[in-house]
Amino acid sequence: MKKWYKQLHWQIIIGLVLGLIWGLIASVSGFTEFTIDYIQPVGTIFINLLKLIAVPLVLASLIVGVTNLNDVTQLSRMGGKTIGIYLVTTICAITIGLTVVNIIQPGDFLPAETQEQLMSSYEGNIEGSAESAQEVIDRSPMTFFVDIVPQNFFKAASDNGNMLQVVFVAILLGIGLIQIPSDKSKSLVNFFDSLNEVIIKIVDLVMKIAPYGVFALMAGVIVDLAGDDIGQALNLLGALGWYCVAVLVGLLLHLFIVYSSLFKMFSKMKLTDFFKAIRPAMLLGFSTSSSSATLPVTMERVEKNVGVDEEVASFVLPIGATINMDGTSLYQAVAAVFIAQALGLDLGLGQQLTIVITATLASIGSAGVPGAGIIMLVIVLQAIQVPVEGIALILGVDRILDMCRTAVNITGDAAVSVAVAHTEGLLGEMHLEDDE
Ligand code: DAS
Repeated sequence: MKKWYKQLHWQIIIGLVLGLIWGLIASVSGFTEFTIDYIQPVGTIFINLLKLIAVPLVLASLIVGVTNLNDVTQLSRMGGKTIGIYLVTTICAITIGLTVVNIIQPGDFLPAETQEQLMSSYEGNIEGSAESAQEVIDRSPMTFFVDIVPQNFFKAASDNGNMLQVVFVAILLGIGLIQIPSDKSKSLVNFFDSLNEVIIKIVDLVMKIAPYGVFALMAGVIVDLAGDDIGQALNLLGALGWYCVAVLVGLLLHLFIVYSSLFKMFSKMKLTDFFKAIRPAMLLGFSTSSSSATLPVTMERVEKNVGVDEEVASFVLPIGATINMDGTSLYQAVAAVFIAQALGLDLGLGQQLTIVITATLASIGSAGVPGAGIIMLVIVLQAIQVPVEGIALILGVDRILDMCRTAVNITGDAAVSVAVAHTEGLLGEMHLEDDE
């Protein structure tokens, strides 16, 4: 086991704390200019890297996902049931996230002048739209559906204006690929499979500079906000705290309400016994922030301790680790509304419904690796025309939340495997005693 200070999530937390400290010190000791000129650009580079990999990651992961789904839905009834329950739990997660963030309103803990200051520093970054963010938010929800369909494949992939067009292109390509004979599609599917692997490796590399990016972003945000008024910076910290509370409350509500309801509908399993059985997988997901890395342990615990037959576990769990991320979708809904609130943007019902659709797609497109969820948050923010640079506000605390949402992602996959196994008559006895 690596020494604690060599583990990435601790390094990111250290970067967060040092960035806050530097930002506060710089604000009161005349290093504001230095921070803005020499430190904040490192944060901008980190954000640009996240945006750089978002398009190829969406394109490759969704095309691969759709072509894989081909086997699932055509080869077995279990596939349709699995995908159906996955979608329902994801939409429940997003609904819970939207409810909690609209009740707690973490962004409104910022005074209006702070919101205006933040908005003015991001105003020029509303990609792909000349309208002001609020004007776009007030327009007809149908515009949203019209904007999804691009006029030009290649413009959609290159245009940072509307990530949903990339999603549309990816799904269309995937559907086209499964409609042609496999001997013709194989080379292209393999290409996107390899591209997906390469991009996930690049995500891994980008996350290695996360501690420095987070340090620079937090220092820059604090200095931008504080200027000559430390109080504004402290306001942001308070709002960030409430944002974390909103995500964590949402995740807990989802865990205890949705999965216990799932068991009541599809199995007689007690939630507490279920949690005991998969505890090592939840803890590994929490410490690695990676559903994919945890998959072998999730499968072992679900088969050996929960009692799900290998035929179901080996089918449902790998798909879940790829496309079912309840924790991530809930977090993306909360994060999108928090950033809009922090920038003083009022999201109407149409925009919130847009979040349900885009967070579902974004979580399906998120890879099971650390940091994937915040990269895909770009899709949601661009769909509701909220400046993507607003991600800088939440990046500092993202890794802590990534650990929590990954544990929920894994729990969701395991819970659905119990439901599917029960309905297939393939759910055996639990074995909690061999919990080594
Ligand atoms: N870390 C991702 C996972 O492995 C989730 C996320 O980034 O939101 O599930």
